[in-house]
Amino acid sequence: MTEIPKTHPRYASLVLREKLVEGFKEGIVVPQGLIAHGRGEMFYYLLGGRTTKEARAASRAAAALLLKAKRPVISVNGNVAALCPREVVELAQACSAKIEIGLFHRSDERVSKIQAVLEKHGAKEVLGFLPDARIPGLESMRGLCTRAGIYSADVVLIPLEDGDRAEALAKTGKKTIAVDLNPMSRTARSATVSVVDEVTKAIPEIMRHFEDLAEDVEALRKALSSYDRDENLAQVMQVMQKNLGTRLA
Ligand code: PTJ
Repeated sequence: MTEIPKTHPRYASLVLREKLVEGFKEGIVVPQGLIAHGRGEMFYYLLGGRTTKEARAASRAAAALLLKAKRPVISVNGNVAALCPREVVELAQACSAKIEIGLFHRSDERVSKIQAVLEKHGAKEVLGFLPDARIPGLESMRGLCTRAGIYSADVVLIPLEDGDRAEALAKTGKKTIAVDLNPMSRTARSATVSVVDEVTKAIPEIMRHFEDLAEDVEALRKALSSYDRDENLAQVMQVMQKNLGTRLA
């Protein structure tokens, strides 16, 4: 890994890049994942590189959905495994969610490597290596899933998705939680709750709200009833527009 001085103004961002490059060298991240991250960085830049109050509200609603879920599943791809495996495992343990690997550029070798990373960070059971079902209407490899996991889940957390699966999952009546820095993406626009934030920030934020809401039925109800996805996304777009205006002025 390249040594990044802590004093560098973009330290956090450069460390994430290093993690992805490392993941790429280890065969966890695909080259397309590096491109996808670059796209995410661009949107994060427009957000001012910080967690907005809109993202906090969405994370709270996401936590509420997970608390109400009977069969929650967290889906993991290469980028997520490289960026925040520990955080994913901790959240899954807190909300008794299953973890399932779902890859667009699927190979058994990659699934095994990602499984090993998650197990190294404490995951007891990781689904996905032996898919025995398919998400209806989804022809890509990401449509492959397991009956014990995504197929029978009622709530699925889908960080860094391509819109195809988000839409297909929504059609099956499942509730979905997207984490996607692009507020215009099909994923963000079709998920039940869309958290527009960098994934390494979003997962711990969902975890914090999960712990906060766990004992408070009224706060849980409010977190869901006060969240409106389209309004939240429109406000995120306004933040970006405002930042563009100030930076160009
Ligand atoms: O590991 P695989 O084979 O499943 O492939 C994973 C990638 C990421 C290549 C695949 O899912 C893909 O192509 O995704 P897309 O269609 O590029 O979508 C990724 C979305 O995530 C984009 O809208 C990005 O803006 C967003 N994004 C990228 N990096 C981050 C992010 N959102 C949050 N945090 C990030 N770090």
